[in-house]
Amino acid sequence: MSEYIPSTSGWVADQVELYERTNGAEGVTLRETGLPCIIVTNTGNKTGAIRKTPLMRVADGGNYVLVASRGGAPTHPVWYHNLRANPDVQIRDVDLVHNMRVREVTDSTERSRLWEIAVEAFPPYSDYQAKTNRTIPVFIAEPV
Ligand code: F42
Repeated sequence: MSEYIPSTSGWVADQVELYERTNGAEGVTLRETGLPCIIVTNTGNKTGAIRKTPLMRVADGGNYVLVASRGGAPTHPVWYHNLRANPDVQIRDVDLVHNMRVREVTDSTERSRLWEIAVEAFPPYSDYQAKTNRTIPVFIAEPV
């Protein structure tokens, strides 16, 4: 069984700890925004370690839309590489944990539909895309 290595970003690791320890009673929202988050448990593509990545909760029916925005940074978050290498993830949404499989959305029609849903759920995504010339990757997570 691989070990869990917490995010090197302290507030992120703290949110994961609070969210999981309280089974979603606390730690579900993105700080003062009050907007809901999920936790994506994924596998390190280099270490094979368990990684836990909070993301904004963007639901599309029974699926989740995962947006590799990283605040509009010039490079993708490294969990992007994890998901491409190991598409089997677990997604915690409050007190439910789902086994899901992710795929990167490459079809432009599908992507614009999902991007619209994502920006609706979390408007800053639009600002993040405006501030970087990398195309922010979008994954869809579907139940297995
Ligand atoms: N990030 C987003 O991109 N989108 C969101 O919607 C989002 C929402 C959100 C809500 C709450 C919250 O607390 C955080 C939120 N974040 C969101 C931030 C997100 O959780 C991540 O912290 C952020 O996207 C950066 O992801 P990252 O995977 O680049 O994390 C860094 C900080 C990290 O943990 N790096 C580790 C390190 O040691 O530097 C390595 C982690 C890792 O996965 N390593 C891989 C391995 O094999 O173990 C190798 C990766 C490689 O290929 O180098």
